Amino acid sequence: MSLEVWMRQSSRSLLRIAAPAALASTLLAAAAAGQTPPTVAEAEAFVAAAEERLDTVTEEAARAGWVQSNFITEDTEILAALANERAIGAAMELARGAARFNDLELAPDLRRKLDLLRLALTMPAPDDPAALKEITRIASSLESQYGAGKYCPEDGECRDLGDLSRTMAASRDAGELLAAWTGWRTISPPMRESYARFVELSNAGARDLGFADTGAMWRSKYDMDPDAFTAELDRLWGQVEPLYDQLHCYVRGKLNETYGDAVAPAGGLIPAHLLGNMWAQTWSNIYDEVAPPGGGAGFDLTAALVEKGVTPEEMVKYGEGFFTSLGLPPLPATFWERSLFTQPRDRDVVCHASAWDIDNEEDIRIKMCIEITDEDFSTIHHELGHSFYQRAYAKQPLLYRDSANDGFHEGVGDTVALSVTPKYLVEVGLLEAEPDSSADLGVLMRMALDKVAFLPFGLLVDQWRWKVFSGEVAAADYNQAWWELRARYQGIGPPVARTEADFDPGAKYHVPANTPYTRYFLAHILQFQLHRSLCAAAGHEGPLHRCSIYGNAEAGRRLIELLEMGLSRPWQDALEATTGQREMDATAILDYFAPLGEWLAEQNEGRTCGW
Ligand code: X8Z
Ligand code: ZN
Repeated sequence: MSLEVWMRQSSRSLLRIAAPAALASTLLAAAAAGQTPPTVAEAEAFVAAAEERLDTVTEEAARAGWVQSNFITEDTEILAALANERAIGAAMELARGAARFNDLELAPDLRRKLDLLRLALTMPAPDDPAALKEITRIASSLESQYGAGKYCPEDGECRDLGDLSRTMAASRDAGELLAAWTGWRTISPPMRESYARFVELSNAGARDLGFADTGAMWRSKYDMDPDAFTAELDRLWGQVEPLYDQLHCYVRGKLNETYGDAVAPAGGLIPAHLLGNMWAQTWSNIYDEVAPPGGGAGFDLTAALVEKGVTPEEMVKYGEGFFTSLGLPPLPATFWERSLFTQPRDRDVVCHASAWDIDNEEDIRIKMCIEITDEDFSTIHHELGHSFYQRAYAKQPLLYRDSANDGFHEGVGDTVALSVTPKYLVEVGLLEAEPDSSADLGVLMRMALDKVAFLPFGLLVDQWRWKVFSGEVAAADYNQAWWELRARYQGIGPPVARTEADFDPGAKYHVPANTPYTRYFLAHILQFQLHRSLCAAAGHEGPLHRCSIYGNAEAGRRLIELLEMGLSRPWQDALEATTGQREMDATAILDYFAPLGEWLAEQNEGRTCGW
């Protein structure tokens, strides 16, 4: 749920205004007047009224947001902003009102809900109608600018992100890659000024709620001290960094062989345009360049999908089939009627994949410009993870209709996708035959190019944003700070000099869309941890990358238990119920890739790694 997401992604949540809203207003008025000390009964009534009200305003905002993202025009942008103005205004009022009960002794469940009310917003806003209007307009406009963004070269047709991304994935011509890379980054400089203003306004809202800034507020959502949470991130990164360094070193060497010293030097930072992805966040599109000799991945899912003439909707059906094999109920008919699966030819839409919970109950949808590729096959499972989560927690009280923490929402679909093994693909008829174990190294390499390569990117986006919100990075230094973090964590550099006339963070969806990003880092750790436990529950023996929980009732039962819990308990309890562990633990991803890790270390012997 969380008041962030109705706008775009996973969940949205909160209440229907009726009589209880009037009660909430009365309580707030009494509080403001400093009358009568608060009572437990008032706290209960306040929370019930808050849930009602949020349910209403977020549904309205979700519907407006859906139309905006599916039909980007000036009008839909403004209508979505107006709906968000109402929703965020209400949520801020409730968050401030919750403070009245701060010193009251309450049952844990009631205390938890009041805390969640205070933390719900991703975009807190100042208690001033003009400022609230301004920030919601800016947010809406940034979303539209990104969604409608196109690179229009002087001497050719305009190109959208889908088009430019196909070049990034398929081309091995350094000039073509550079043109696509720099081209996409022409969409973001116009966002820079309004983004800086957005940061200012949002920080003022966070301060109203008692947080130092918006980043500090985001870090407070993890059932632990926010400083302990950042220390957890450092600990987890420390666990996986050596494996990333080995992969970086090997890939850098291979790119040097392909492109030569002038384009891809054998040492130092890897230029960002050579890794098969617009942001160099996942690298599996250059699998062919770095495949282990002789091995190959043994199968080509993209080719199989194309050859069989599988449609976008059929790809989603395969995904649904996996989840229902675990005992989850099929998606509702309205999901199929209302989702968007293909990019419309005649209008601008936000193509960045998202899963929506429109009414906190039955009306769930995904929106995705599906292409017939293995990458999108896996993204479909990611999105359906959100959808099945949303349905599973729909019976919880409204404030608990969310994942255990946001990493779980992002990790569930990916966990299932880890079970999309060659054996599974044979089982559902997408592959003729399972490749023998000689292809294992290739399978692991392809997977590592997505999952291991992603880790530092998953961390650095919010490392940048937290510094921006805290003021450590001023607007005048946005781009430089971005590239410092890209270098430090990823060992990646810009292929051409960048300046403060550029705004490269704005060319990544989650920055203009204001979607927190640490959740994806967590998801990449958690999905392997969950996979390892669910595989054990399914009685799997042998290497983790060969495990598929498809059709396994016991693994399904455990997963469903996690999903149905929603946000009703601290995430540590949810994790323990599924895995027996109360801490996030990167040893599972290390176990999974262990054979590849050893192989990479051998290949890199004698090379100078690092940057
Ligand atoms: O944004 C997404 C999903 C929607 S929640 C498609 N992801 C991140 C990204 O694309 O940057 C999934 C992995 C990382
Ligand atoms: Zn997601």
